[in-house]
Amino acid sequence: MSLYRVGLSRGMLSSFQRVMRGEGLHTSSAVQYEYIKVDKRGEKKNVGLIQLNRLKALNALCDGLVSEIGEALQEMETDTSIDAIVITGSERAFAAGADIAEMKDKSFQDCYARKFLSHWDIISKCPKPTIAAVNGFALGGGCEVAMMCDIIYAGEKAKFGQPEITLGTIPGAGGTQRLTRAIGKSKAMEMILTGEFMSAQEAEKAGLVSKVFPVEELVGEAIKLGERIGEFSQIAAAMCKEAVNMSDELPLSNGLLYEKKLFHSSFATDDKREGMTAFLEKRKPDFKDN
Ligand code: DAK
Repeated sequence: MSLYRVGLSRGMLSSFQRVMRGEGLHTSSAVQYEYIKVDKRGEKKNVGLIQLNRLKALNALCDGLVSEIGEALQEMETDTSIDAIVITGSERAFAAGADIAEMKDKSFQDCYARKFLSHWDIISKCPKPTIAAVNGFALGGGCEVAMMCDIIYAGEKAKFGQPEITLGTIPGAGGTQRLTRAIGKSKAMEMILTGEFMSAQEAEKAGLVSKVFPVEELVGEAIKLGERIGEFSQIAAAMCKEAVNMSDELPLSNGLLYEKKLFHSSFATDDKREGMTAFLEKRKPDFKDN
């Protein structure tokens, strides 16, 4: 891979800045969804909330539900008033996995020719910081959706698992890869080979989730986290996210180079000047995401 490809050119940065400002893009409109609820939360209404709302099926991730998550994320990506996005479910289930009824009669040919479930990738590609607030079951694709987010907060009764082996298949949306990176090979193997669940407390100890909260406080805490992130330059936040995520993709020397290129690129922003000037003038910075 060419090392030049890892850096941002000046031209790329200015188009990135235009996207961050939302120029030429549609802002959020009131869209009606069938399987999710969407809201803006926080004092400044700068945290997008996507709540999975297919309660009877424990938020099983049917095709329509995942498509709606994708649509909502795209809306929020282009809505410049939103700085971070929280994805949550119900108290009983974040999501109990992909919809088994939809998968049961699918053949290999169907899956291969139609790239079955490939639209799930949109969640991990969101450029804004994403926080999964997990209460209840996060199983199979549900656990994988949580792991596609940047940060996982859990309610104290949450249960994580990759039970695909009990269905005669294997995780297909990143479970074997992201879980292994998050908690290490032995614990990931044990979960994936037995289908057994991991409690919120174990998940925190293992590094899968960053904090555990009482069930009823979870979503509020995730929104507060989104608000805290929203206080900073959103260009810097996007660069931080990009660099951290790249650590999964690159060997250390290339990852360090990628980080350095982004660090240097941040010097092209007004927000870097504002942040450093404010520090030296002993005042709060006023970031403009520019
Ligand atoms: N799909 C469809 N329906 C589900 C479901 C699921 N994953 N999970 C639960 N439900 C439905 C149940 O069928 C039941 O429906 P009714 O009978 O009431 O109509 C209702 O939700 C309540 O469930 P239970 O009666 O079973 O409730 P319990 O409290 O007894 O048990 C449970 C809760 C979560 C332990 C249990 O429901 C369960 O084991 N659910 C299945 C969990 C599971 O195996 N998940 C993994 C599915 S495979 C990919 C992307 C994604 C994937 C793969 C590839 N690509 C991008 C390529 C993902 C695959 C998977 O997730």
